[in-house]
Amino acid sequence: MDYKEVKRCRVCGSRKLRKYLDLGKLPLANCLLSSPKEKFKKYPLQVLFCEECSLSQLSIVVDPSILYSNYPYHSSVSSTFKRHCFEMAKSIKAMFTHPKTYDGWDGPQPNPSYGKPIENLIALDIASNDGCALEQFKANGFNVVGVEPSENLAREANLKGLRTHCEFWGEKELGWITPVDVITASNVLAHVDSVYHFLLFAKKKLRAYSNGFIVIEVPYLKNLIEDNQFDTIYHEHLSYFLLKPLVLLFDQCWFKVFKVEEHPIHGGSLRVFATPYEREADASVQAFLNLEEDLGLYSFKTYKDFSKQAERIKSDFLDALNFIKNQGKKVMGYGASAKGATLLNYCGVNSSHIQSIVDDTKEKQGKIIPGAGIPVVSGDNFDTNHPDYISIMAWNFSDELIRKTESHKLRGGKYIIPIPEVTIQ
Ligand code: JHZ
Ligand code: ZN
Repeated sequence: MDYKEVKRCRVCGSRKLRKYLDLGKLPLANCLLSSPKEKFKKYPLQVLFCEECSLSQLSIVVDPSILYSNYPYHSSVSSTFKRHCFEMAKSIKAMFTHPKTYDGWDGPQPNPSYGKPIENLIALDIASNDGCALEQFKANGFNVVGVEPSENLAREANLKGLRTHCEFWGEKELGWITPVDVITASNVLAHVDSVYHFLLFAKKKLRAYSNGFIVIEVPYLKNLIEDNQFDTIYHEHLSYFLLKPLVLLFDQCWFKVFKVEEHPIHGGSLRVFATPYEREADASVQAFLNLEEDLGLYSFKTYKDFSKQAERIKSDFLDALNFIKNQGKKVMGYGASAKGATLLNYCGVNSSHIQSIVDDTKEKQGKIIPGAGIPVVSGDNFDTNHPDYISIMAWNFSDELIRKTESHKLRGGKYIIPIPEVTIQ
């Protein structure tokens, strides 16, 4: 069997899991095909709500070696994400100043370096992809090391001089990695089944000297629900996080969540800072918990209507594409994202609706979206094919994608943006 069923909540262990969304059986979103005849499998895609801790999670876990041994997604393709990582590195650096005193410090009081920046910081990025975040930490003066399970990506990062070990984090002791000041993990915790192993391994690698901490970023379930982002539900994303289950998870791993931020990246992400050492929690932690409670995100009722929104968007998107097709107009997509593959397959969109999808990732070009059967092509195809419409399949980067297709706009071309509502502009 290449997948297993989830019987207990991954965070709290409860069996009280209630289904609220069923997107049917869909192919694996990032397993692009090399030819139209290539066979692929479909797997059930259902979301369960834990009545104890409010974690949303998929009903199955697909074997990660199928999903990640060769992963086509390259974080560095987006300049928006690069900037996001640069700002993150800069703000994290500013958090490392010498404390007033150290444990066991018997020198002059207060510590003469008190308040000054700590030099020679080391950052470890988990699931470091092509080294996008490592590069930005390096630019901010950190020494860097990455851990990335996909061979193609780890190789690429190493070629750029960004030291990267090819491993699944949390599977085995990585004794050769010395403790670091900060561990970052963006868009990875949601992909992990053994979340306890993941954090307990991270705890061992945080330096006491600088009161090291971990920073995780996850797409925020609040935004997923509020903005109908059902296409971000695919087999890689095992968990859909609120702060509440994260606080419980960290707490059980002897970490304290001391700061929480929301960032616009990927349609709205939660950035959570946690440490096994002494740090005062600021007011943000309780403020986010209060907000989640006030929005009804701890109650199953809130999630019940969500599947109706997915059905509505499916019919709006299909209606729009069929209308355009009947007028004899041409549509191309931009961004062969995993969420795009999910949306296309859930909606039953195929190459008669969208003739091809442009993606600037070299490894995706020449491939085919499984199920939808739409080819992925390079950017120059916009200028040779002159589509009437570009459907933005990575709506989280719509500003950047629209900016990059200036000539389409100048030709009078239009855009279809499917999420949060199907809009044509
Ligand atoms: P994008 C990703 O999902 C990957 P995906 C991952 N599963 C995750 O957790 C979430 O993000 C949060 C292309 N593109 O980021 C690149 C251009 O071609 O929305 C990508 O193929 N030119 C780990 O795959 C796609 O669009 C550009 O200028 O759903 C974007 O994919 C830009 C900006 C993007 O996420
Ligand atoms: Zn739970």
